[in-house]
Amino acid sequence: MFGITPSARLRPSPFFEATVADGVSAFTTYNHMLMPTSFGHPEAEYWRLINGASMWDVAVERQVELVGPDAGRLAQILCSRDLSKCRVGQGKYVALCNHAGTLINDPILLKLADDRYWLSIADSNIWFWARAIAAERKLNVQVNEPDVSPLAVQGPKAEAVVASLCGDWVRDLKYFWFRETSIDGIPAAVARSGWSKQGGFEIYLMDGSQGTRLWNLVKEAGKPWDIGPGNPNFCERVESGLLSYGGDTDDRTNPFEVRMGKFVDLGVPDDVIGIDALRTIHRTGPTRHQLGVTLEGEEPTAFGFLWHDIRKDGRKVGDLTNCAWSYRLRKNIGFALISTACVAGDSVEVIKGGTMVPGVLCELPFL
Ligand code: THG
Repeated sequence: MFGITPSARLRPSPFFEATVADGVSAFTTYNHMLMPTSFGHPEAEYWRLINGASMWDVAVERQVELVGPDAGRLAQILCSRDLSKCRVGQGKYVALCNHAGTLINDPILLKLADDRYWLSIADSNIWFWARAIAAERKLNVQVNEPDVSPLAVQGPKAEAVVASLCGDWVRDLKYFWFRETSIDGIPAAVARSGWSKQGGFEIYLMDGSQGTRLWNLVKEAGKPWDIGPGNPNFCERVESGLLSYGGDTDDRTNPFEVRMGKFVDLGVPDDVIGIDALRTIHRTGPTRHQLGVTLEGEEPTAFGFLWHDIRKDGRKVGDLTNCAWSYRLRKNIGFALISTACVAGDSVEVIKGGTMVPGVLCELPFL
């Protein structure tokens, strides 16, 4: 269709060459990098994730490393989730907010040591933010982007694949916990995590020169389970109700609106950024919330890039922030960021190019 102009601004993933060799057919941009979004067979890629094992180049989930005596303090100042009981080797899904309580990223935080943390970030420039906050608060901490690139292995067969590659100890990893290891001499951390609800692991490659070799080791280890290349799967994540920061959020979304309230601890210290605002929002109640919407119609419908207005009784009540054809439900399903006056079971209309598509609101996840 069209090409991509190379530029040093578009930083390559260590797995780029391997994904090209395996037939990548589409990319998206994320954190100033390219992320594979298709290998040409979207439905087969989906069923492989549901039934087997799929491997994904998610190097775009960059690590913002906090190192030094104040690393833990800075981590807590940045996150509205209580980190006081977070142990070395543990990961946690966290909300980063600005002073207004607006969500600015939803990373996975990994505690590597008492003085070393990674924020495995979604698509926004958190190193600028972390460095600015560290400087303003006069903290003794360095904020770096280390040479670390996640490779996800997801699906019901992922555990067998990663155990055959790394050893049976990976079977004992608890959700979001990780361990540093080496895979055929390649330094890596292995975590039980990933952006699907099919189970799996993320291998954080810690030497970018070894990307092709690690990709091929995973591919080889996965052969008995018919592993194949895939991507953070759009259909599966909508079915599973997983949030996409920037896709399902806008510049006024707070964590309570997008089902992240359980990751906000109102009792964290007062110097946590945004906590005052979050306490107020919690007290008064958010004006929007996130629900699912199931649309009428038996055919896949493309909704394109943009949000679409949702109306009820002729008035705009919210936005459809994504929409996917569900291969399991055989329906178009999406997320609604919508007035809290609207609840599951309500009938609504989605405005698509001048036409109105009827739909019904429901709780998330769909599956
Ligand atoms: N892997 C890594 N880093 C990442 C992502 C990832 N950084 C950005 C982005 N993805 C973070 N977003 C999410 C969103 C949801 C989940 C994980 C990462 C997730 N949520 C579960 C849920 O909502 O049901 C469980 C949350 C919980 O109970 O703690 O897993 O994919 N390395």
